Amino acid sequence: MSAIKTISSTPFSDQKPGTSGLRKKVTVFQREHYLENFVQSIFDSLEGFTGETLVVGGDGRYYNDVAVHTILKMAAANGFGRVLVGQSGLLSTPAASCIIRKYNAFGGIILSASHNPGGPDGDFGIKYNIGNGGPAPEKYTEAMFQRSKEINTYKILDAENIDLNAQGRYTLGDMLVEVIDPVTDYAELMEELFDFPKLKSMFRSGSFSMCFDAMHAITGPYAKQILEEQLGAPEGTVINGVPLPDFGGGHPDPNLAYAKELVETMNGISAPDFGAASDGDGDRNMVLGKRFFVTPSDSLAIMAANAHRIKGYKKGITGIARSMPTSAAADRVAERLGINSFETPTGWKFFGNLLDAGQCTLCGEESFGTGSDHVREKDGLWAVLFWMNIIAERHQSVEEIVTEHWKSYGRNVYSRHDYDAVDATVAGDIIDNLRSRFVSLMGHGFGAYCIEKADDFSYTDPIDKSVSKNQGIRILFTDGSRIIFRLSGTGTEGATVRIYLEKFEPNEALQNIDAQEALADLIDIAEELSGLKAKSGRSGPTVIT
Ligand code: VG1
Ligand code: CO
Repeated sequence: MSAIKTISSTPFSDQKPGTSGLRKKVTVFQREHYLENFVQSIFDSLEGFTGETLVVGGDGRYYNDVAVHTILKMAAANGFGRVLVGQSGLLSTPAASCIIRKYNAFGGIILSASHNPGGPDGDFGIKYNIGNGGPAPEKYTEAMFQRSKEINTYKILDAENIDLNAQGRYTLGDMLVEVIDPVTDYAELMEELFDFPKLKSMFRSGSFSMCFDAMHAITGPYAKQILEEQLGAPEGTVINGVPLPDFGGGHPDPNLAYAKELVETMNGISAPDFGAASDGDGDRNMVLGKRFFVTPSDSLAIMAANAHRIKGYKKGITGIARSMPTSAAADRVAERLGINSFETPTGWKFFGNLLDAGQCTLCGEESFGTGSDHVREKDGLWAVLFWMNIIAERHQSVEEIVTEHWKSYGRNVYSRHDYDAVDATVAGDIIDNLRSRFVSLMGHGFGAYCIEKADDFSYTDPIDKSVSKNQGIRILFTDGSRIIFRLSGTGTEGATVRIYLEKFEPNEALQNIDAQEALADLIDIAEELSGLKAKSGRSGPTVIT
């Protein structure tokens, strides 16, 4: 019999979950008791899990293996009845969500810092998901944080590590551990939603070619199995398909700056028809046509407008939810379809209630995230399959699909400018300063633009009525253009300031313009309003998406 040990510990003051769980440098997580304290704080703030099932897995980044064993032993010591864990401790975020739902688990622990770099000097993260498969809402994360500030002991089983490299059933104290294939359940769900025979014949006929960049992150095995093995895409369709603990030294963030190899391929003369990439934990996606980039905001709108063509969504969609900084392109589709549209704060945890209540079917964020009610997380490979299925139905190129959409709905020209690792005090002051000027800014003109309203976004959840304040500074102009300023809640170094810029262009003749060019005036106004470059000493953004 393995003994349950109660270990004395002292609290850490910095275990406040951000936009998506607790993210810190690996070196912080390696501090004695740091991970254990947070895991015990999660368990202490939950009720009624004795004998229940917990799902555990992560994106395979450095420290994933160490953390999984610790969590298994702590789950056993705290009274869980069963843990489902992905083989080698791996699960993509959407697969974890799928498995929690499918097996009616009590919840899940996902180990990931998503798009943040990995390795011994990189980032690590831990996130708790509730029984609906989605990220724990704020009332849970707040309770975990409060608990972490006072915790003084944690419980752990004194036992040998079990072998996670082979599928099978093991016991850890009184708890059953099932090591499962990370891909099977997820692949089955995808097959229910999309027309696999049609996609297969598209590859077989040679009428369609694609490149999928897994960025040496968790989606590699999922994409290889589904695209190459099940759908018959030629071997080599998936590039960088082997997950590595440091993602090969890169940022596993699927955008034009970091998915370099894919972007070069898609800009080349012999570019395939379709390009896609996903992030560290598999929940984000970027989609590209031949020499053509689809903004995530447009992607959400186009998926919604075409959902009726897709097997799993033929019955219709009930509504579309988008995060506040995401462009209003999706709202236009919702309006035309006569369905609900919602504007939520940033982070997937705000979509869960709406999805559970059947108020919306599709959700999306400007940060390369789209998803639906099939799970309670954003889902990278799902979005890619959705796009492939649209292409299979419409027999058009990505560019044709997007430009036709603009022609019909107008184009919400959009861009996000990120300033990484800004001094946290400087960043905080910039936001505070904007916040103090809301009244004086109203009615203020800048050339052709006039400010109609300035505020700090606040959200009341339509289902449980919980209120989330201070979710981003909005500068709204009379012509519908917007500038949003927000501080990131996922970074681990200084502050990341995000500026979101949006302008509506109804005129077809002007729609094919470069976004930075179209938004040039708003970019200048953002600097005039915030003084960000001047105050941070930067000449421009770290990343433009
Ligand atoms: C960022 C994105 C947000 C996303 C979050 C988690 O948050 O902006 O849209 O939900 O990352 O995604 P922030 O607070 O840094 O802006 V992931 O793929 O990192 O789990
Ligand atoms: Co992610």
